[in-house]
Amino acid sequence: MTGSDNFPLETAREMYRRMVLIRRFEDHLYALFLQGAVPGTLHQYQGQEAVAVGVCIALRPDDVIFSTHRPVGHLLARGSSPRGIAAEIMGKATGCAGGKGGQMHLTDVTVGAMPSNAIVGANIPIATGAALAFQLRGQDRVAVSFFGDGASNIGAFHEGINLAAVKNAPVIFVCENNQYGASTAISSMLRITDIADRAAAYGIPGRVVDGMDVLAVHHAVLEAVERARQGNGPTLLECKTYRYAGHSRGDPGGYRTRDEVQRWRERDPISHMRALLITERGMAEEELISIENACQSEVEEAVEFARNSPEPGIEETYLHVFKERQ
Ligand SMILES: Cc1ncc(C[n+]2csc(CCOP(=O)(O)OP(=O)(O)O)c2C)c(N)n1
Ligand SMILES: [Mg+2]
Repeated sequence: MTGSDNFPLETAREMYRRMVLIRRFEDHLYALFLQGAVPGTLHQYQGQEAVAVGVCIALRPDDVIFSTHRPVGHLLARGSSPRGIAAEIMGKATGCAGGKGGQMHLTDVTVGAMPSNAIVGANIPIATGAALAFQLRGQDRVAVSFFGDGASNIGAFHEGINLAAVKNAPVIFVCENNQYGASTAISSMLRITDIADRAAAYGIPGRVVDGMDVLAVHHAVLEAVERARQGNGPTLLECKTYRYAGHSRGDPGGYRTRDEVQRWRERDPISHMRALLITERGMAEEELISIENACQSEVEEAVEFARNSPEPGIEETYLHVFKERQ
C-alpha cells in the first residue's frame, strides 16, 4: 500500500468515507434486491471502490466523468446524492434520471456525471468528444472515461483513444481491469499481460496501477490530470482490481474459484485504508466507526426516501424522448 504521510489527513479521511459509503450502499441494495424491491438487475461495484474514489477526488467540480453499466461507485465518488441514486435504481420520480434510466443509466450533471452508458466501450469516444469541446473552448477542464477490461477489446476503444491522442484531447482513460468481462477471463482474451501497454500504439503514456490502493490510483490520476490540463493530451491508466459480486445479480460466478475471490478480498481497499489511517495517521478507531455508522445511516435514509417516493406519472412517457423543434 502506498504511504499516506505526505497526504492531507482531511483528504485521506474523505477517501475512506466515500469508499465506505459505496460499499454500504451496494451491500444494502443487494439486500433490497433479494427482497424484490429493485426492478431489473444490479451490476455491483464492491471491491473496486479505490478506483472510483482515487479518480474522482483528483478532479475539479467542472470536470466530467463518463460511466458504464456499473455506475453506482462512480456517481457516489463524485458526490452525487445517495437519495437520487437509490430512487433512480428503484424507478422513482425523484431519481437522478427521473426514474426512467434505472441502475445502468445513472446521470447527475450537477456533479459532472454525464449519462452512464451501458453499451460496452461506447463512452470512450464520447468522453473524447467532451474533451475536444473543452479544448476548442479554451477551457482547462478534463473528461474521464471509466470502462472495463472487456471494453478494451471493442472497436470504440481504438477509435476513441486514437482520436484523443492525435488531438491531444484532455481526457483520462481509466480501464478498471476487474479480470472479467461477464464470465470471460480477460487473460483468455489478450495475448499481452497489461492493457496499459496498448497506449504505446497510440503514442500516449500508459500505466498499470494497483486498483486496490486508493492512494496509488489517486497519485496516478493527479499526474494524468495535470498532463491533460496543460494541453499535453490523454493518458491510459489500467487499474488492476476485482469485483467481489457476480457480473450482474443473477450471476453465481461459477467461472472463478473461491480461492481466487478470497485472495483478492485479502487486499480489500477499504480494510487497507482503514489500517493505514490508524497506523500511519494516528486516527482513532472510534472516529472510523463513527464515519462507518454515518455512512450506514445515510444509505438507510436514502433508501427510505426512495421507497416513499412516487413512481413517474404516465404523462412522463413521451417526455425526454423527442427533441422539440425550436
Ligand atoms: C457492445 C456491447 N456488447 C455486449 C454487451 C453485454 N455486456 C454488458 S456488460 C458486459 C461485460 C463488460 O465487461 P467489462 O468491460 O470488463 O466491464 P465489467 O462488467 O467487468 O465492469 C457485456 C458483454 C453490451 N452491453 N454492449
Ligand atoms: Mg471487467
